Amino acid sequence: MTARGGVSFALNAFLETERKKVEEALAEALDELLPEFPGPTREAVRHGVTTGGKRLRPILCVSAYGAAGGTDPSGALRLAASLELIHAYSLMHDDLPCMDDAPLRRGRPTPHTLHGEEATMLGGAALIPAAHLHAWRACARMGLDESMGRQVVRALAAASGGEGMVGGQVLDLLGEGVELKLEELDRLHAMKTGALLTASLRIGALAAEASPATLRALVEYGHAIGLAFQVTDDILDATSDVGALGKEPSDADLAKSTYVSLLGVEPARAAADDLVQRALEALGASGILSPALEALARYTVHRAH
Ligand code: GRG
Repeated sequence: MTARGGVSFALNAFLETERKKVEEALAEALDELLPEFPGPTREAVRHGVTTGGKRLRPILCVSAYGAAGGTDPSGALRLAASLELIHAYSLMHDDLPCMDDAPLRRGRPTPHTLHGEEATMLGGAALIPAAHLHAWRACARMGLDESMGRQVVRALAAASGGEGMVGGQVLDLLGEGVELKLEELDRLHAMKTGALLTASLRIGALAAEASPATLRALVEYGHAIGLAFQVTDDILDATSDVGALGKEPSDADLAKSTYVSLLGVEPARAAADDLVQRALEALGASGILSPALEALARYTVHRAH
């Protein structure tokens, strides 16, 4: 539970309810998309998309949509699933032997260990255009005009590609064994993790046809919680074990610069708390600080995995 101005917000119940709705939206998305996938990739994709996860990106998207005055929550949920399809592909690829070579994620075997590297690599690749197609169709089903649909799809593409998540992953690989400066680490994570988290807020706001000021505030909130999320990931990697994380901690093994290696655990916690404060102020100043978005900001830093 978290408290805001004396009103308590049942975060765990909210997350559980929203997570279930996201699971349903993802199942529907797979029913529509998988028949088009080459046969051998289907089970790898189903595993990568349906096996656990906090579903934070779609939950943020739907919450931003609501805070910005959107009135079609089930349409927003269908749209939000496209963010999780991109996230799922990124984890399928990230765990491959040529990347992190991870046998476990979310406490379960990774897709390539069960379905093979080829099916996982190709299925993950097929998810990238499928996610964009799904976003485009979801916008049309919400009755958004084509120019808004294009803005949404462009936001998803920009966040996923070379200027966003994939670019950040490249910087991450180049940074192994190198001590990065704090600004370099911020840039890497703003791209690798922050871009898709921020796109979740941006896409929710766009679909709700938010005013420019509301869109700006939600994007600022996204930038701040995106970084706070990564600082927390580094703290968890340094302080938790495989049982709590559901995967092997790996930063130290890969000799990566992290917020913990550059700042230390306690200053990193303080930095994450400051970022949450900044996120809340951005929304507060625009009058759109919903209990859900406040609780989600706090959750990005107060989580066990
Ligand atoms: C083409 C080989 C190839 C790679 C594409 C893999 C890749 C580029 C990028 C991946 C970048 C990446 C793994 C970003 C996500 C980092 C991160 C913080 C993941 C964990 O997110 P959570 O905590 O996970 O939201 P859950 O399990 O809750 O879904």
